[in-house]
Amino acid sequence: MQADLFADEHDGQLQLASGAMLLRGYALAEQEAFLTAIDVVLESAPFRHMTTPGGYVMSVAMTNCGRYGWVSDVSGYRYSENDPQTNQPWPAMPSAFLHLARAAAAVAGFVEFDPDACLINCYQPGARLSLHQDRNERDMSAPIVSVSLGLPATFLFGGLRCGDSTQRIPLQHGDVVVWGGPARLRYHGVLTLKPGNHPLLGTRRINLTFRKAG
Ligand code: MD6
Ligand code: FE
Repeated sequence: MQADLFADEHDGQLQLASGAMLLRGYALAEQEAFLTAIDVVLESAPFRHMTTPGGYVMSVAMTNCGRYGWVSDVSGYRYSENDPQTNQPWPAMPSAFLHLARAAAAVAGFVEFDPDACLINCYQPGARLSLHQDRNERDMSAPIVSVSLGLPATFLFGGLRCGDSTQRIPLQHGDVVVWGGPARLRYHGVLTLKPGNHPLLGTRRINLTFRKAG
């Protein structure tokens, strides 16, 4: 435990930076609804490993729900209204997702968050997400709400430039990070997932990020 990192924590709510807040356990009350809804999404849009513009296959498997889905292939990163694997629209955003994302954003001071995209990431042990900025969304005034489920992971939280130093934030099942305003373009990533077994999700970590993409 990094005592200084959590010195300002109140009721499980920790300001990580101006515009970025960790809400510990905020999604726990909705965990069953979330797991059921994730299964419904996966029936029509299964996890898949996308290719980066540089030609690497991502270690994190991804899918989407909502009006827009984040996709990557050799031609670049973008949002698409259709799943490229089926050419069909992405599954609808489950109402439990929408309600939780809106409520979490409001706790962090971002009222009337109206997400139209939910990227769902699946990490198996060994998977990682290298430092990046989320900048494919049209409306940078909207925050991102990130929900972590399953195995714990270490979130890397950097600055506005790629070379800035990073903090390491441990994320547990049920934790929610809200991220916007002056933090919206901070670099961030996820360290290599360690092996483990979560009682509900087994050997995986699932992360959902809600965005206003269109
Ligand atoms: C993840 N999350 O936690 C990946 N991006 O699996 C992200 O890339 C992310 O958690 C923007 C804001 C919050 C996030
Ligand atoms: Fe991101």
